[in-house]
Formats: sequence, C-alpha cells, structure tokens
Amino acid sequence: MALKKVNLPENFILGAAASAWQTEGWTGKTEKNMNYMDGWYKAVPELWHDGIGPTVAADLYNRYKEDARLMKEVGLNAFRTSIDWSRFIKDYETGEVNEEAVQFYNDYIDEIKKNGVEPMICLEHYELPLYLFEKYGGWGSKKVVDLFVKYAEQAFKHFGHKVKYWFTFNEPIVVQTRVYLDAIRWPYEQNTAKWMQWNHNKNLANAKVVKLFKELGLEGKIGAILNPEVTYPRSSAEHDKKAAYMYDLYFNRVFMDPMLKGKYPQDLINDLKKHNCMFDYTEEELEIIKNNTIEFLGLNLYYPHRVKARSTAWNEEIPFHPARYYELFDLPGKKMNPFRGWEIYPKIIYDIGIRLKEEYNNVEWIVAESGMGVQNEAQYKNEDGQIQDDYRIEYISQHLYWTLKAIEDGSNCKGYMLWAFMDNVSPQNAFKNRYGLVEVNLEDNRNRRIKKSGNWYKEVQENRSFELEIFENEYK
Ligand code: BGP
Repeated sequence: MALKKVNLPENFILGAAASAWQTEGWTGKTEKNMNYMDGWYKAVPELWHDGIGPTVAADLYNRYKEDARLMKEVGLNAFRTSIDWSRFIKDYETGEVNEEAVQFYNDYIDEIKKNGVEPMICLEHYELPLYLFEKYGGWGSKKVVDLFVKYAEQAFKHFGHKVKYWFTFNEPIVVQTRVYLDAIRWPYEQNTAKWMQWNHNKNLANAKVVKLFKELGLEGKIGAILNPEVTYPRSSAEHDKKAAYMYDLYFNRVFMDPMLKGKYPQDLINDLKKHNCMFDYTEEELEIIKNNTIEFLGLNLYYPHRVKARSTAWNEEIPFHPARYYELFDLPGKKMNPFRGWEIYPKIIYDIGIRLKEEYNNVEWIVAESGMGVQNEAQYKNEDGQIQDDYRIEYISQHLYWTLKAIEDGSNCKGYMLWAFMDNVSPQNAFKNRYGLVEVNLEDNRNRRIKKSGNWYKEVQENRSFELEIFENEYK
C-alpha cells in the first residue's frame, strides 16, 4: 500500500450536480406547477422518509445566492442542475413561459457564473409536469414529446446565450422502470409495453431537441445523461454471459444505441416483438433518431450490476419482464455502502469509459454523477460541529482515480461531477442518505455548513491533484 499522487488533466471539469426538484422547494409554485415527483409525494407522503418530500427541499429557491457562493467555496468549476419544466412553463400546451420563473432561473444562472462556476443545465430530471402526466399519460404520448420540444425552445431562447452545456434528460429510463416495469412507484401500474413506449418516446424527444439545438445554431454542447448499469456476468460461462447480454440490452443499450449510434439494437427489436411489447413508431421518427445523435454524454455511475442465468424457469403467465433472462447475482464479500445498500466498485467508471471508446466511437463524456449517500452524518461531527466525512473523500478519490485511468487509456472523458453539491431530497428516501459536500441542517433551519469533503474538494481543485492509497489489484 502506497500513497499515490494523481494529477488532473488540463481543463478537466471537477464539479458537482443537483436537480431542480430535489433542491428548490415549492416557493413560487402553485397547484398548477406540480411535476411528477411532486405528484408522487402528494399521493403517498407517508411513504417518503420522515414524511419529507420536495415541498421545501433544500430551499434553494430562497437561498441560491448563498448556495452559489458555496459552490465557489467548495471549489467547483462546474455545477449541473435542471430547470423545473413544471415551474418554468406557464401554459404547457402553448409553451408560454412563467415570467417569475424566467427571472429566477436568470438570476440563479447569473449568480453561479458570477462565482466562476460553469452552469450545466438539464431539461428533465423527472420534472415532467403533473398536468401532462394526468392528461396525456406523460411520456407515453407523442403529444408530450412535442410539448417538450416547445419547452426546450423556450429554455434555449432565454438561457442559450449564457449556458454552454445542455442535457435533454437525466436518467431517462428510471421513472418508467420503477412505475411500469417494477410497479414500485406511484401510480404502481405494471405494463411492460408502456415502459417501452416511454423509452422510445424519450429517445425521440431527445433527438428532436438535439435537432432543434442544431437548427438554432446555439453555441455549446447538447447531450443526455444516462445511467448505464455497468453489468458483469457472474462467470465466464455462456449462460451467465447471455444473462448479462440481455440485461445490458434492455437497460443500457435501449438508450445508448439510439442516442449514440442512431439505431435500436436489432436483438432488442426482435425480442420486443416476440413478447408483444414493440412500441409504436414511424419511419420518420426512426430517421429523426438516426440523424440526431448526441455528441456529449453524461453518465451517472454508482454501483455495478451483477447478473447470472436464471436458476428457475420464468413463469410465462405473468407479463413479460426482462428478468425473464436473468437473476441478480449477489457477489460474496463485495464492498458495500451499507446505508444505501449499493456495492462500491470504482472500476465501473473505467470499464464503461473503455467501452465507450471501443463500442461508441469514443464519444466525449463526463461522469455526471458519482457519490456516496450516508445516513446520520451528524454522528461524524467534530467538536466544532463540522462533519468529518473521510469515507466520502476516500470514495471520491477512488472513483476519480479510475476516471483518470480511463482517460490515460484513451477514453474521451472530460470531467467528474459529484452527486451532490449539497444534501438534498432523494426520491422517497428524502433526506435519509446525505450526499453533499455541504451539509443542509434540517434541525437548524436548513442552514448550510461545508463538510470536510468540501474543503478537500477545493484543495483538489486548487492543486489540480490529490493523493490516495491505491490497491490496484483489488480491481483487477
Ligand atoms: C440518481 C439521480 C439523482 C440522485 C441519485 C442518488 O439516480 O439522478 O437524482 O437522487 O441517483 O440516488 P438516491 O437519491 O436514490 O439515493
């Protein structure tokens, strides 16, 4: 075991992320400005940790000036958040904007820039307006796809001259997977065909917005943020490899291929047809997807997915689910984040980085989220009351190390964004697991305090280097 000094490449982005619905709170919103996440919380608040939801969140709407200063203090050179579509647009049908929200986002973006931080903006981090979810069935509807394009046009028009990094979606697969595939989220409807229709319509919406961005001739980059579930088979046996192939097809390539290669994998199409889950599409839509791939990709990478061949036969009487082809594999002795229940395996970043190089034309990309959620962080406060989150420093060091190693080996990665800049509301878990470089103290009026990791992050940014104890063999 040795201490290794690692240098950040020139122009490497070292930032942090958040989203609108998880930070802003409802100040300035009315019943008409609810989004899907707000609606879910309102439907079953008792299921959210301690009954807390997006109502106040981190109260960023009222404290963005202080927060923008803190971004600088923890050394971010970039910050990613989203625009809350449900707040920004007043009339979802016509695309008319809410002037108060325009003012807010203008001031917020200006304040971020004033502090020397590069803003990155995502158009949908689950903030689909509740009205569109209820009236049209959300992303199941092509009408919603077109209304999203109208919204994007307004966002580009208002902020396109000051924001250089845009993303269409954050984790476009997530909501429908929880709602329609696994039925573990409100409104708990199992419907695999609907799941696939949402996937397709989001691929289409992404392509249409990319097309618009190009047509408007905006400076800067547009991409999407995906959460590929970096998949490892239990063994090198054919049956396990097949399980991993199918898992990857349904959960990763379903977005990566159309967005980066302009085309769905043929195996996916064949399998969907076989199970009567093929989505509605037109040739024109496939053309739009083909001609409007993204050139900049964000990846949210938290933990590996390990799968094995099924040991029991799939019950063909229940609706089709990709789990027909795999079971999850629990690796004995794996390193865990016990709070979130996620395995810690930093090499996922390297592995996906090399895959992008080899299979996806070495697209330009960033780690758009990586981070560690920890419960009861107050127990780690020192006498002065500062959270001593050494575990987070170790987590970041190791994940950053593997990011840089991927670059060394030729992957076109441009940066690392931590989840999260500050503690914020998680879906259903609310403030249970804390992710921030900055503490948000719920017992004390949501006051902010930089954690030890925040001071450390700033040092890394200033020195453009850090030291870590590396056990490379652990990940061979
Ligand atoms: C990602 C989301 C974030 C964030 C993060 C942490 O999937 O893009 O919004 O929530 O996961 O996960 P969680 O909040 O569920 O602990």
